[in-house]
Amino acid sequence: MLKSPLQIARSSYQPKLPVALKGNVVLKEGEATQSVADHEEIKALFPNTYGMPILSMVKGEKKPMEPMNVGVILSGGQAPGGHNVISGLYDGLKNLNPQNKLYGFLGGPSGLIEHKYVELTGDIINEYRNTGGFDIIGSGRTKLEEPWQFDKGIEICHELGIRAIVIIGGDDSNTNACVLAEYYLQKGCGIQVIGCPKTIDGDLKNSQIETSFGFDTACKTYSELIGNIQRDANSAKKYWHFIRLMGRSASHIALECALQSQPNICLISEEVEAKNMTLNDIVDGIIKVIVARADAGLNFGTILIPEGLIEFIPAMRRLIAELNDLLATNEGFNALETEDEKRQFVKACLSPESSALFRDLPKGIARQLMLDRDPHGNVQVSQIETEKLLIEMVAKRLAVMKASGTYKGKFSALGHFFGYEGRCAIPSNFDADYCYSIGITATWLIAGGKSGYMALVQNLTAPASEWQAGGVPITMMMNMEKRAGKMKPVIQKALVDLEGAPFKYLAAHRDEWADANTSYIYPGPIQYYGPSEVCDQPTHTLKLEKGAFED
Ligand code: FBP
Repeated sequence: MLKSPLQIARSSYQPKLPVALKGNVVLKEGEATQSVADHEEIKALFPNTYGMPILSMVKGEKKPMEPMNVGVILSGGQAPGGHNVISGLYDGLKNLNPQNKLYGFLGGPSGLIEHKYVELTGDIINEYRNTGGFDIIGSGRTKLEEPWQFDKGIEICHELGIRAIVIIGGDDSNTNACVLAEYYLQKGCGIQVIGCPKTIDGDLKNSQIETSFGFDTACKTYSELIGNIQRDANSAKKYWHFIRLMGRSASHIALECALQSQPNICLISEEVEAKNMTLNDIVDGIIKVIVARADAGLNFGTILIPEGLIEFIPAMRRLIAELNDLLATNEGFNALETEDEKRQFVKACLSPESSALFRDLPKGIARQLMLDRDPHGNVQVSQIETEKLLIEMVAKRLAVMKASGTYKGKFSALGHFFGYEGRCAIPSNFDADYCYSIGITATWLIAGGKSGYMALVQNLTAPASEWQAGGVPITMMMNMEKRAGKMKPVIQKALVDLEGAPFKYLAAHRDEWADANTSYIYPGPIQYYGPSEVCDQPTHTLKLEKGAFED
């Protein structure tokens, strides 16, 4: 494999391991748990994995262990650090017993069903230590929900002598992990299932999981790009940059990037929903800032737009929910060939309010809203060009204002979308260390005979040596939600908390950032070497949430 000098240097980086995970570890049980909501429904659906205690890892005596084989699956979108979860798992297994084997299922959950796998040897693992991407075994979004799929999993696990499967994924994939764990316990087939918290979106977090891995690196990568654009804008002084940031639903990425780079505007979807805002209200807010800056002779600026914005505008949310149900259940739609036929068909089936909204959308956006849902029933918001929609609406409004003499500036806008640029970046020290610890933690959960747990590493604003490890029952994070037209048990997504410290910090500073006096910060690229205050820092979000942020 061809490697850059940085890749070569990074391959020998030894992730920092918490003292808690050094040496021999035993599991200590804490309080029994319950689901975050819908207790009775979740309990009935998960009789074997509901109510299990939180686990913490403490020092213990070394016990002889029989050799064991483990399978690992990467699921969903790529996130920096996935390879380190696998290398931590591999090292953890080999430390327990050099005869242990790690198998990687290829291409995501479908590898388990289709029996596509590879044995991950030391040579393979060494090629991927501290690298970005999921290419060691590939990823996929196949939803594991049918008993026949679970049974195919049993077949291959028994054939390979696999005692546990580790699923590295986001909320949907860890929901799969929990369903699988429950099924295997019900069947008594002797296969454990352990989840690991992955997603750049940062929305898999709760009272136990402090952050998902990949969020740190992705936000640092996007913040570097935003900072570079801001410096360009401040030099050329001629463009408004509308920058859409990945993060399917929650606005954590946009918020974190705003905290790091201090743009003129950062939209937060959760606030838009809470204030019951329309698209026109959002445009009004943007216009106000553009006009004020133009009055001060500044015809440039930056606007961060969370990818999921469109779904949080209440009227759009109702439209999308109706479209989701329609596309999930209506065969007639799929048989139609042209875009025009599809649009007419959809308009006729929607409620009058949604139909009117759909009719007024630019054709491109209407087409993007009708695209296939992902296997979990989600709209593929990464395909919806909200930044272009906003540019178009703002430009139209400013043209009218210019004609009436209420706007005297010049408006020239550029749209950007940062998503795939950050998902496979070389993991930051934080993600490299965090992921490696997650892998080791997963090994101990398996060794302790646990199933239906997610690997837990906490105290993340402290130096890595002080991190704590344990396990959290996945059922504890679940509630019932409507998916593809049916109520399903799913892990509750963590949206931006409008009462939380990160949003409050933005709210307290945004007027100053919007103002004529440019407050841009240029964070620069991720630093892998150097003083700890430069290269080992967690996100601003995490520091603000834990009260460890210094202005
Ligand atoms: P996960 O939830 O699987 O981690 O994926 C996150 C994500 O990167 C979202 O931010 C984005 O909307 C989506 O994946 C894009 O999906 P795809 O990779 O299928 O284009």
